[in-house]
Amino acid sequence: MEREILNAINNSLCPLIITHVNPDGDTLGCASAMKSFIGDKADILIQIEDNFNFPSSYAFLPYINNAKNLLDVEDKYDLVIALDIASKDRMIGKAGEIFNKAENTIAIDHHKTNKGYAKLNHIRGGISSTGEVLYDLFQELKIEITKQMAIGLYAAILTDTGCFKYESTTSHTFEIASKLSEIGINTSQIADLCYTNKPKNLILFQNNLVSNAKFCIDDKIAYTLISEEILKKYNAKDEYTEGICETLRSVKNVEIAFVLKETKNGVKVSIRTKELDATKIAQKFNGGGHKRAAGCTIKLKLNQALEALLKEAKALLKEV
Ligand SMILES: [Mn+2]
Repeated sequence: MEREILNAINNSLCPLIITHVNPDGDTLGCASAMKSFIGDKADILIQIEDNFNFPSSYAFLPYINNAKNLLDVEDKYDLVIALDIASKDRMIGKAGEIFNKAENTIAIDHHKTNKGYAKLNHIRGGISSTGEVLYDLFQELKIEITKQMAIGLYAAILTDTGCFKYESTTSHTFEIASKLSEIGINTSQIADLCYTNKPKNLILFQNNLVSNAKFCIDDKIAYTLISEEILKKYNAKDEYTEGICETLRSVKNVEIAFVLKETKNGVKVSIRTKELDATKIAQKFNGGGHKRAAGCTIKLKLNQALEALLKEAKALLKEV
């Protein structure tokens, strides 16, 4: 399978690399590294819902600034490479159409819930990040990792492991970080660019949401609601919600944290847990993810979605 992936890339005249919708550091870092490997013939498509809210803190990643968006992407690709995309419903609009039409498709991912929707699937469920999976794949294929590729891979691993804090971080993850550092990238600068370059409005918006958070069941459950008004008030981009759920989870005694965001397509829910399996809640609403970080979309009003989630969360708490 690994050879076939390399052959497919080499034989493609016009490959498209796609990130998941509302991209994070993992999907963007991998897209950057993959484009750095393939070179000129490849394009990157960044999927952002509603309009093109570019995730500005990742603009430093090679090629990300010149990526295509859902409005300007053409329909000419013979190969689509999906990176860090757990399921096909994480491709929206034109992205899904292009994927379905492409002669050949590749999925490279680390989500346990990924069932292998592409023609060629390289899925390593449970690994820390798609960045780690992609690094290992490059190694297996004896592809030399250049400094430019290393920047994307390092950013992907750094952000998806929460700076090497999450459970999925293994000695192998550190080994890879060490190898990438040996290539000569500036790891502290990459961390700065990922984490200390935030727009002012992002901090004000997050502060507002955290100060309006609610706690229940002896603080075991924490949640906050993002209404359309508050999104407007702070002119909030998609990336502004990143990290809020982790902040709520970091509170003493909190076992389950939710962030519920009102969108045109329903309520987008992020779920973070300390020990419990977050996917158990997400799957009740046709979502998925990882043990401690999952998500789903609920086609209800904000308060109704909250009620449904609280019911599932309380049931999960009772199981233990
Ligand atoms: Mn990921």
